Amino acid sequence: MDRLALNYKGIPYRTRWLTYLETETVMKSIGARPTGKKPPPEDSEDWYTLPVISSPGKVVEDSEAIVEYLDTTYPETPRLFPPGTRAPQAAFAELFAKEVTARTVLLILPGVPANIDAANGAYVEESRKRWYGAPMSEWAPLGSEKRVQVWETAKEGWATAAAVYAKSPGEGPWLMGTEPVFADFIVVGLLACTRVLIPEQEFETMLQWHGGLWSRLWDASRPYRAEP
Ligand SMILES: N[C@@H](CCC(=O)N[C@@H](CS)C(=O)NCC(=O)O)C(=O)O
Repeated sequence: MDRLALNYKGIPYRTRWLTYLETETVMKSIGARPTGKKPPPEDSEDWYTLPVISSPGKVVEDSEAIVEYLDTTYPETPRLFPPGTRAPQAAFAELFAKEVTARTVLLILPGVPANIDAANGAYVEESRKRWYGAPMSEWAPLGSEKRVQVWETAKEGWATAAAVYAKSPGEGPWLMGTEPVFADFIVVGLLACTRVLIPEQEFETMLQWHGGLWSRLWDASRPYRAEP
């Protein structure tokens, strides 16, 4: 999602893609801090996550903190936290993490290993099996009745976010109207991950939920999704 923020703001950057297995080493080498502890049963261990941005003399970890940093450091660029919206947007982020992302990861994480190399795929398989208590292959197998149920639960989660969007001014596709804010980019960030990790037909179906709301956001985010 921070790529969306950088592109929207027009701030030049270079991407260094990291594998899961090299993330901790590289983060330590650039002086990045862990963003928290790993999920149980490894919750005594530091967790180094991406994205992180590194510019001369400054390293910022965690996507929300990165957006705050960009708003402050580049005040001449459009704000993703317009004045007075910091707290309500944090509330949206919390709702979205709990109601939407937590339910959607059951459908998308199992698609990760097929998109990366074998050693990193094995890391994802094994870590998620420990953290979630079951192998990813059993979470929501393609074509299964279980997958239908997991989709229903995910859709209920997305409906809670749609209910918030239903209160937006309606002058544009975004939560606050004609310009995107941080909250919108959380949504688009998850859509972008989902797009590459599930069958295309499922993604297309999802975009049409809730009166095509997600489809409108997906289309409107297009200029900010590409790497410059
Ligand atoms: N709070 C973090 C969480 C991001 C996150 O979970 N990133 C994943 C990749 S999308 C990660 O770094 N996982 C590390 C791992 O699984 O070891 C943020 O939003 O910046």
